[in-house]
Amino acid sequence: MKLDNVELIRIRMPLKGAFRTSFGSESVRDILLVHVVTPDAEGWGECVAMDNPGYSSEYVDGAQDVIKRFLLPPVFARDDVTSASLASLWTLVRGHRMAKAAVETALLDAELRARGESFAEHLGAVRDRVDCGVSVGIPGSIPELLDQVAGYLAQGYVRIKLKIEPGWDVEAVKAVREANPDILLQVDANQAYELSDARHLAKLDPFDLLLIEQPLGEERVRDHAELVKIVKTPICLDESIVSAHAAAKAIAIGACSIVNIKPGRVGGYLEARRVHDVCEASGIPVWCGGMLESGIGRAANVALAALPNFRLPGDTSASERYFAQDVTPPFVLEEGTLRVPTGPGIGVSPVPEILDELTTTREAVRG
Ligand code: SMG
Ligand code: MG
Repeated sequence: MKLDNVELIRIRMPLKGAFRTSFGSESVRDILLVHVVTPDAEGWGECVAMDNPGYSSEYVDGAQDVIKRFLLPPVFARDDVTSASLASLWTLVRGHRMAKAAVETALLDAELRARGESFAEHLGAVRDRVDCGVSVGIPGSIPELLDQVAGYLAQGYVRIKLKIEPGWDVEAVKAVREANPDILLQVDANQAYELSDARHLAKLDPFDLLLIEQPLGEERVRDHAELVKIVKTPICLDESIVSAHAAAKAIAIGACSIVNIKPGRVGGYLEARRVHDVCEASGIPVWCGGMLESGIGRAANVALAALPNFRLPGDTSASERYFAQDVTPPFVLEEGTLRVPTGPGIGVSPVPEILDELTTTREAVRG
């Protein structure tokens, strides 16, 4: 496939309410969309980097810069580029996985659209709907938290994830568990604890949580293996799992018993599938994470979440969880599930008028 031109489109999507985590608060998503045009088809990819490097070292301005200066030039230089060959063109660009994922997704989308194949078919999906969980940010008070959780349960979400941090953990979990004895419940610390907090984290054990997600730092994989010996609740890694190799290593040393897969974090959907396969081979269940994606990123995530070893509900919530208006036709929750798109490629496209309304900048890149 030959790339004719690429547009780097930034859209501004206000969140319905602020989303607070242990590393900061988001109230607007500044999203980079990669739009590739080839002789055979167009393709779309969404970059999940936030506007600040709080979740990981990547941030959206940096992603746009590295895409333009280092990722696209070797792609434009070839007549026969495929999504599967991109990794070999980028061996001298270290890291920048979210940027790489966005370009790879757009190219894969174009390839699949050209041959009429859906992401779900291509990745090996085995179901046509996926179970949806919802991630609940850190609110101002326990009553507010209970209200929010009740609201999401009423909408049909089948699993609740609470964001935690030191000072907002055991009490919050206890309150939610007491009000909802039977729900699927888990927590996400986004690296906010130290190994020395192990005994404190073990106080979450009585609440029958599905998992504790990324309690310690991204590079503290070995510390997670120590934590596992003290905390009975299953430990799940998110930020630490940047590749299939990282997943294999973490599993080998017993650092986690569940893995969160985010395609942006691991460099794309092809590597995400390899992470899935490595985990499956080791008997480790996975689930699909979220980065407050628009419908573009969500569509592809939902396809991924339909693979066989995605055995826990994902952070694949409906468009209206975060946005009054999505850039694609909205993803709507149906009995706690989202439908896996069946159309070619990611199966959805931006609605042109909405895309125009949301666009803040548009940069054309040519070979
Ligand atoms: O898309 O529903 C979503 C977000 C889910 O909590 C979520 N994501 O660490 O898993 C995580 C966070 C990362 C983004 S927080 C700004
Ligand atoms: Mg997480």
